[in-house]
Amino acid sequence: MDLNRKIIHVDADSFYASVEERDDPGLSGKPVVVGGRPDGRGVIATANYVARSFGVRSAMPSSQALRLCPSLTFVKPDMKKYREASQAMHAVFKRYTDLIEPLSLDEAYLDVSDSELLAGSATRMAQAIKSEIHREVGIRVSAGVSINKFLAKVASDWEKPDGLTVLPPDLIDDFVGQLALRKFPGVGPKMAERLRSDGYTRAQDLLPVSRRACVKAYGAMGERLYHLVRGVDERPVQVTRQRKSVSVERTYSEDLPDLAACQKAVQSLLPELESRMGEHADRVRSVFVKVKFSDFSQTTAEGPLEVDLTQSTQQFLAEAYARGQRPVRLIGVGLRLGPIEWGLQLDLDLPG
Ligand code: TTP
Ligand code: MG
Repeated sequence: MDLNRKIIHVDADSFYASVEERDDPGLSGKPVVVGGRPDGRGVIATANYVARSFGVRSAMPSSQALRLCPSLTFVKPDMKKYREASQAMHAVFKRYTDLIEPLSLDEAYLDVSDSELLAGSATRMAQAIKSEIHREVGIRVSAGVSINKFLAKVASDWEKPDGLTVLPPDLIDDFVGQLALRKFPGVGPKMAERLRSDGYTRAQDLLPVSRRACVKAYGAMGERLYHLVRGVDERPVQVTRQRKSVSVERTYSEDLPDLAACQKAVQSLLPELESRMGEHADRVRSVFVKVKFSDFSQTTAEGPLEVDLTQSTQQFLAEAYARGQRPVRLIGVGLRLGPIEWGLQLDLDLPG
């Protein structure tokens, strides 16, 4: 295991709500959510920590949130403001390293292994990042410091909000051993249930299981878990974002009059899409066709890649076209991509 890397994971506390509280001192100390109004079908994007004490959570219907907390203040999301706050956070990160991997607007990994600032102390860098973001952006973040991404991320979540958790190598085994497997990255509810019914709830429960047996029982996820329960995660901090989709679209100088014209147009977009798909072919999760009609209304039909690209795109085109049934000004075809698989090799012959 590489003990020499220094990774910091930073995650803003109740991000959207913190930005809103910063900009409206009247919200201070009150339960606040950012999201849709409770009279419609809105949902909560995030809740500040006061609102969370009432049980209010992200993705909850706003009407339910209001029942849990009748004094709740609702604020409409303002993405422009959150993007600016995110950029200001990144300006702070960049003082400490160029190796920054954003995970979302409010979350990033930093590899500070080669940074000589603050005597090379990742802990002091994390402290400085926290206070500089507070001073300059006006919000609180939590940070985790350890030797890899997995551990740094778990650590940043440990003492939220306004947390700073440092996980040095000698504490890793005890710390990870206690963690619930259902909280591990990539373990969804189904996998968690399978593990539980096999008798594995916490990371330490899996330690006696050999690598070979882990892989045999749980495939690629087993391989990953075998390493994670030992606190091993060799994934590098990746500066360039992974592509989430590839697509090609065209706006036509004259509207395409009918479905037959659209079918031809889609077919002519495919060679370019295939060439862009290139190295991502093994990550394709679904295919989509976007249609913008002459009245500028727009619709997208999407589904798994069946048989081949031609057949799938024609099927989704027909589906999308049927929703408008009028001349078409733009057509797009694209592929959604899943995450890059972890670099761990499935080698059944390895000992362990
Ligand atoms: P998170 O970092 O998951 O949540 P948070 O920052 O609000 O709270 P904390 O990290 O302290 O637990 O998400 C960041 C932002 O993304 C969040 O402020 C709002 C948005 N978001 C949604 O819009 N919908 C969601 O379901 C989630 C989870 C987040
Ligand atoms: Mg956050």
